[in-house]
Amino acid sequence: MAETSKYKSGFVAIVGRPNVGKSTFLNRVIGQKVAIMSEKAQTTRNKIQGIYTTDDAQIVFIDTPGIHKPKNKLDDYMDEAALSSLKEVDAVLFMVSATETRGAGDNYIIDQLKQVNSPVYLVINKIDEINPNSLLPIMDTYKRAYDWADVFPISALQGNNVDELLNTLVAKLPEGPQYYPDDEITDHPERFIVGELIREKVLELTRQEIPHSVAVQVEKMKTQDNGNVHIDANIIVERKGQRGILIGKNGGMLKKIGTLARKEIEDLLGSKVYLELWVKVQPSWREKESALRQLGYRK
Ligand code: GDP
Ligand code: MG
Ligand code: K
Repeated sequence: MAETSKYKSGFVAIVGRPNVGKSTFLNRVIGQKVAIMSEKAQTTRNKIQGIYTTDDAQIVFIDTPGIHKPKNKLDDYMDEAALSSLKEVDAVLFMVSATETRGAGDNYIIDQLKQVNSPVYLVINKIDEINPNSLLPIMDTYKRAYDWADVFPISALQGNNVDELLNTLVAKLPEGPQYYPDDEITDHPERFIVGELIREKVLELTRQEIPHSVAVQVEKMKTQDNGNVHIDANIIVERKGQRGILIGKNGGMLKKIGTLARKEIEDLLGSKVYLELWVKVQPSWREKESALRQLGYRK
C-alpha cells in the first residue's frame, strides 16, 4: 500500500441471468484458484465470489443469486434478503449477454435495481460473438430501461475492455482498508469459507442491523482424533449495540447463527463440527491499523 495515496476498497455485487458470463468474468479478474474454490461454497447465498487486490485497491465481489422472479414465499424472502444486501454494496454490476435480447428476467432485475442507491454499471458481455454493428442497438434497448452509472461492452472470455471496467470501479470506490490479506484465499481456503459462512448467517439473521463490514476471525480450526472439527471464531463488530443484537435475548441470536452456520460448515467439510462463537467489540476496527494487523487483516 502506497503511503501517499489513500487505499480504496469496497463490496461489489454481480447480478444477471444465468449463463451471461458472471463466473467467466470473475475467473478472468481473480484467477483460477478462487473460481475453483467458490464452487465448493455453491450452497451459500450472498457469498464472496472472489477478491481482487492490488497495491491501491481491493474489490470484494459478492454474488446475490436470490435476485430472480419470485415463485413462492421463500423466494420472496430470499429476494428481500438479496435486495437488502444489494443496498449495502458500494457498486453493482448488472451483466447481460450481447447474444440475447432483453427479456422478462432482465426486466425483473432492472426493476429491483431501481431501489439501489449505489452506482449500477451495465456490463454487456460476449461482444466477441456479435457483429460490432449490432452493439449500439443493444446498448440502446438497455439505456432506455435504467440510468446506468456507465456501460461496458466486454468479452469476459477474451478480456476485451475488462481492465477499463476494473479501473472505473476502483476510481469510484470509497477510501477504505484492505479487508482481506492478498493471500487469504489461496492459503487457507477452508478457513476463509468457514469465516464467510458465519458472516453470511450473521447478515442473513440480523438483516440490516449489522453492517456488511462485520468481520469474522476464525481463530482455530482443528480436526480431532475422531475426525470431528473444532472451530473457534470471533465475530467482530464496531459497537456495543451491535454486540447486543448479535447475542440476542438469552444468547438466542448467537445460538441461531451458530446452529445454521454449523450445518453449512458440516456440509462443506463433510465432517461433524463443533463450533464456538464469540462476539467482540473493536471500535472502528476498520480505521485502526494496529487492530487490523492484530486481526490478520493486514500484514
Ligand atoms: P454465469 O452463469 O453467468 O456464471 O455464466 P458462465 O460464466 O458460466 O458462462 C456461461 C457460458 O458463456 C460459458 O459457456 C462461457 O464459456 C460462455 N461465456 C462467458 N463469457 C463469454 C464471452 O465473453 N464470450 C463468449 N463467446 N462466451 C462467453
Ligand atoms: Mg456462474
Ligand atoms: K457462480
